[in-house]
Amino acid sequence: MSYISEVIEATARKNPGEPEFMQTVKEVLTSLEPAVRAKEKVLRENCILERMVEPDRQIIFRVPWQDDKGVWHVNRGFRVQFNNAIGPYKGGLRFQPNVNLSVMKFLAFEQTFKNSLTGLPMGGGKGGSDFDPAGKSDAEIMRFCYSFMTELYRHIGPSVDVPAGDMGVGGREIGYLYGAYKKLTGVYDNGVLTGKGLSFGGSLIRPEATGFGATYFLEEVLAHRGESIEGKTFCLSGFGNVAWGASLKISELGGKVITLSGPDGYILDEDGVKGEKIAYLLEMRESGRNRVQDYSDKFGCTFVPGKKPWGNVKADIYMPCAMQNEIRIEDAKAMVALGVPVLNEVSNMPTTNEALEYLQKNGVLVAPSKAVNAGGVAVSGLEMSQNSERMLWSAEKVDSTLRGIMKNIHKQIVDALSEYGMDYDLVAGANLAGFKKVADAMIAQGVN
Ligand code: 2IT
Repeated sequence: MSYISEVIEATARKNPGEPEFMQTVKEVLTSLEPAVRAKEKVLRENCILERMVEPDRQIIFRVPWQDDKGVWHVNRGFRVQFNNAIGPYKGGLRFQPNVNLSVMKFLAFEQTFKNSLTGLPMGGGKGGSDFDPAGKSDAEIMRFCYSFMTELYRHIGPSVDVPAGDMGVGGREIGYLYGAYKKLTGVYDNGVLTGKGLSFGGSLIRPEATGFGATYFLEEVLAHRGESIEGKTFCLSGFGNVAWGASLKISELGGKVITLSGPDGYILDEDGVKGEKIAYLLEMRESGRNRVQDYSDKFGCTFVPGKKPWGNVKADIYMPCAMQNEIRIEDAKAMVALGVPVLNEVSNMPTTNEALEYLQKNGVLVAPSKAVNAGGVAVSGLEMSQNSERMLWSAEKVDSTLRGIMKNIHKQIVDALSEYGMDYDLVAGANLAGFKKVADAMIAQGVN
């Protein structure tokens, strides 16, 4: 049996009941075939693949908290510290009811490769809780964050592990988490978290970074085909921080976003999501209602309940900005039938492996999330730099550095593909490029 198949099988045996984690392990390891062929002996001797799929540690803890009526609840907290070969663990915290160990491990595994692609010294980690922030009061969120940090603080630090936000964790939550950390440790080490407010060590452009970065990466992909964003139509899903940033940049560059979605369905705005409509997304998020229909109610466009735009609306580019596995095989088939040429994945692993394979076989150009959404964590890395030098960079400096990083990710992918004599396959190229740096660092540091 091949080295890759051996490791995939052993990982499946060791991790029953972890479908999301196994999905990413299969997808990534399978695409590393050319790298393994080139260096199998040294990779095997150093147990690189075996170590790559086994987190350094997985921390699971109880998070009790009291609601406004005085009733106690218990949630589960996680921090998966996956790989710190190239830098301290780095990755977001997700507060969402469907969080479990499999989801945390898939996200932390992906984060390791993504962070490597940014070119910044950051290892891979992820954390969060099955806590549902929807409909909670500010005081409840504060109490939950304080309780969560009561355990987490002993596992993190500016040179150890640096969490940030993800779904359900934005500027407000990071503020409470930092307040708790500071109180518990008695030290003003604000490099311990990123996504902070500007008054206590946050970076300009961090809120915009994931959406801006995704759009900058797409520019590179389109330029490779001799095309640009100007005049193109876009279907996005979600209406949170990521869809907001992407809508801002796409409309600035002359593209038109025609759909957004929420748990309740999707909106179709043929006139384009632009100007004050984009600003309204922030209000929708702050309301905590988690409803995209609020947009069509306000601006009088179409609302389609219970569905996603995939395969229902024709556009030049699809950009999922919501959740893992939102594009399934039936969506992929409908997308090919509609003739949508490009999928720019923004949410982490939005496409099932079956759908991904179908899209690629049928000529859809797929840009993978670990490259496309790396701008978020990249600007987190720049926030860490600013905290270390105790400085605040201008928005222009952060934005132009971000743009350079996204350009460089595309270049690394193209270089990795040419090293192995492969065609323009961004999915394989991102895995190969991300893997190389982490594997080199692991080999250099010995088996640990
Ligand atoms: O998925 C991601 O890359 C993030 N949620 C951002 C992580 C970070 O540390 O900024």
